[in-house]
Order: sequence, then C-alpha cells, then structure tokens
Amino acid sequence: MADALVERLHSLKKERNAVILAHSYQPADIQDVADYVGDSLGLSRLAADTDADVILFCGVHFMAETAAVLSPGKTVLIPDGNAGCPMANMVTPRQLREWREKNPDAVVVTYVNSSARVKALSDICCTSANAVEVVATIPKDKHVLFVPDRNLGHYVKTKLGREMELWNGFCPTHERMLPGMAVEARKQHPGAPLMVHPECRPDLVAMADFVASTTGIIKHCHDSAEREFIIATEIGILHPLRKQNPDKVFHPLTVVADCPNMKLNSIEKMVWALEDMEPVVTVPADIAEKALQPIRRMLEIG
Ligand code: CIZ
Ligand code: SF4
Repeated sequence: MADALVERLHSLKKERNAVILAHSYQPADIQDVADYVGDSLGLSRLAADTDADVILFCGVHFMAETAAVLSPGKTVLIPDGNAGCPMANMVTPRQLREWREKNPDAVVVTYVNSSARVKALSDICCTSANAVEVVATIPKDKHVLFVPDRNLGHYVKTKLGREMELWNGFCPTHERMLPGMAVEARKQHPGAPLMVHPECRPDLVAMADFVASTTGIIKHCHDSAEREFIIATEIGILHPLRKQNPDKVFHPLTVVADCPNMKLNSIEKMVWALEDMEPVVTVPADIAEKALQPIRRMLEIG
C-alpha cells in the first residue's frame, strides 16, 4: 500500500513537473520521498531556483507562502491546507498595523514564522539562523519591535545586549520543553551536549551547550567530534540527524516536542494534492510585492 502510494507520488511528480520540498520537522516518510529537506528559507530559495512548475511544500502554511512570494508564476501546493503555525497566527496584520501607527519611527523585525500579510507590514525579516546578525545592523538608538517570537527575541536581546520590544508570541511545541527536562536528560546521558533551538524558553536556552537553528544544529552535530547529543527542538529533526550520522546517538529532550501542525501532512495527502492540484497557497500580488522587500533586505545581509 505504502509503496503503491509512493510510486503514484513519483509518477504524479513527473507528470506535473513538480519538486517536493520537506521541512526537517516533517514526518520521516515525507522527508524520505522529498527532493530536498531543509529549513523554511533554504527551501523557499531552492523553490525559486528550480525549473519545476509546481512546488509541493511539505511544511506549514507560512513556509509555502514564502515559497509563493519568492516564486511568482509557480504553483505552490501544501498537502494539508490546515497545517498552519500557531505562532505565526499570534500576530495579525491589524494588530501590527495599529502598533506601527502608534510607533511610526520604530523598526519592525519579523521572524519568517509569520504570515505574508504581516511580513508586508515589516521592515526586515529574519530566520532563527540569522536573527542576531539582522538585528545587529539596526542602529542602537532605534526602537525595535521583534515579531512574533518572544523567545527568539529574548535570545537576540541577550546576545546583543540591546533593548527591544518583544511581541508576546511563542511556539507551543518549543514552549513545552522545560529546564527540569534538561536536568533529567543530563543525568541520563552524562557528557552529551545539549543542543537548543532559540524558540525554546529563555531558562532552557540559558542551560544549552549550543544554541542554533535547525540547520545550525544539523551542521554542528555533523561536524562535532562528540558522539552523543541531547536535542531540544521539534522531534522531526531526529530523522535527518540519525540518517546523516549513523555512528552517533541522538536523544530528544522530550518526545512531546512533536508539532501537531507539521504532522498533519502525510504521503497520502501529498498524492491527493498533486492529483487534484490543491490546496494551492497563493499570496495576492500587492501583498507579495510588499512582503518581498523585508525578505530581500534580510537576504542582502546574508
Ligand atoms: O525557519 C525554519 O525552518 C524553522 C521553523 C526553524 C529553523 O530553525 O530552521
Ligand atoms: Fe509553528 Fe512551532 Fe510548529 Fe514550527 S514547531 S510550525 S513554530 S508551532
């Protein structure tokens, strides 16, 4: 059954001239059939560069939107249209517009985990891989609002020792990881470094041996001479970590760090999406044009 589905997926992929992109938080079987696995921005940049007509983006809605913004003219599909990101939904365009009206001179830095409409109201975007570098380019006397992740914002503030206003958003999956779990994991796996994503709570980030984005964690674990690691981010990442490092051991900080939205996608829904050519993720042209500006400014920084 599963093999027949995968076969059907491959033939539809050819028929549609589609490319399959999967975020490293996706279920393992989806990552295994994808053409590329990576973080949201890296995948969106790949999407813009391929000559595929159709992008099947296995991730959550804001990621597919970013691909649509960077690839006008291509059809962007998502396997499950309900796969949204609760953190991205914690700031609405109306709220941000109202804040901007009250703070006309402030700079709004927006994490890519946000809707295209929110990006369109922002000055510059950032990812968890470049947030510190992005904020470092803003003059110190500027009032900065960091949207929507208070935890990533707190990490940037601490790293740079600068004041910033933080939107009160967070990732419910990363928020579930607690310092007590790190104490316990260190007892169970003495000497194993604790790798923490900056979407985690500040009290957990403060305990980390290494803080990085998904791509940063994957690269560090690969390059490190250590053989055993404790991983504090969404558990989908264990799949690429184990696949790329069969001689190393990876312990999740907790198995409850399992994003239910990411897991709405399935191979079956991927087949349906390519068969029916829906759900299509679109961004209206005027919004896409405005959302592209803060993304471009971020890309110029590197
Ligand atoms: O931007 C991404 O892909 C996310 C959600 C996390 C990360 O650290 O890469
Ligand atoms: Fe959103 Fe968190 Fe799920 Fe990522 S892991 S999609 S930030 S809820």
